[in-house]
Amino acid sequence: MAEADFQLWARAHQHRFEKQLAHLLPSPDITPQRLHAAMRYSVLEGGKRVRPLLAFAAGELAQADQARLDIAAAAVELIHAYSLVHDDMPCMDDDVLRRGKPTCHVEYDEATALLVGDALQSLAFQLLAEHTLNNDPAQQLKMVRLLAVASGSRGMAGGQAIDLASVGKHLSLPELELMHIHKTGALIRAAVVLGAHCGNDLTEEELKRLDHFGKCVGLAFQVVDDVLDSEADTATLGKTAGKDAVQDKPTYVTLLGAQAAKKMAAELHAEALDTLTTFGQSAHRLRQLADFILLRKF
Ligand code: GRG
Repeated sequence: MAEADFQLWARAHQHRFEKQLAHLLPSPDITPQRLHAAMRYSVLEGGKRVRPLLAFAAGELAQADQARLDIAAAAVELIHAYSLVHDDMPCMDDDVLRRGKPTCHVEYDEATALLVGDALQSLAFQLLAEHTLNNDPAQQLKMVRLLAVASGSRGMAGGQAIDLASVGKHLSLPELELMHIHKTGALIRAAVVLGAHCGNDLTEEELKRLDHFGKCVGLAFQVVDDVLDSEADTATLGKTAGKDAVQDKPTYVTLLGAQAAKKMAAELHAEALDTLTTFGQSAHRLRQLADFILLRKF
């Protein structure tokens, strides 16, 4: 029953949000057509939209306007899509399959994929600059900064740099955690906090709690990703399974073993739920998303 209720909520948001993304992305009829087509190819009709759903759930808690949330969530999802396009390129992870279809550089070409990532990143910040997300302009500026930091060298891009440098090396658990808190966690955390900032002013204490929730689910997401990479198949994941082992990448599974990695994900899930206690029913969707992140199969 609770599962069905979550599915309905998530599908309704995914459906509306897909239309929003299609509207916000440049039309493939506008010059340069090929770049615009490649941007749309890389963003639309694919992906679980976990980060937007987290922004919607945090926004629901803060009674945020849905139109504002859609823009904040789109900015985050465009950054995420750019990171996937660049990550799949031969100079990085060199993969041919993403979201069940050929990666951007395979479908188009490498130069186009590079530009797709660049243009998606620019579009994300254009959206944050063009639309009102908070009645207080100073607060909105803080939101722009938040996404910039989360995606830059002290966030996602920095985590990717650590990741590339760690291939074939042994990392300690704290080092692995640091890498993933940046590479995967920073953007997930930003999605939660940006969603909350679109709504009524929450107290500093409440925002801190949501930030900690985002940190926990962000890391749990990566631990589960490592388990799935080692246990699930390519058809289910829509991306090449078993790559971490082939590329000799340190993961939670190689470091701890699958059982201990699953236990760690469960502990992070419990910690995430714990931070929501004081919110009561208003954090209902965030709790369901934490469950989804722990239990996901793809
Ligand atoms: C290139 C700057 C730069 C960063 C790349 C996110 C990332 C950093 C690389 C992706 C590699 C990867 C597989 C990371 C593991 C966790 C992760 C982000 C998985 C993909 O996210 P999902 O599962 O993907 O939310 P969908 O397709 O559902 O949106």
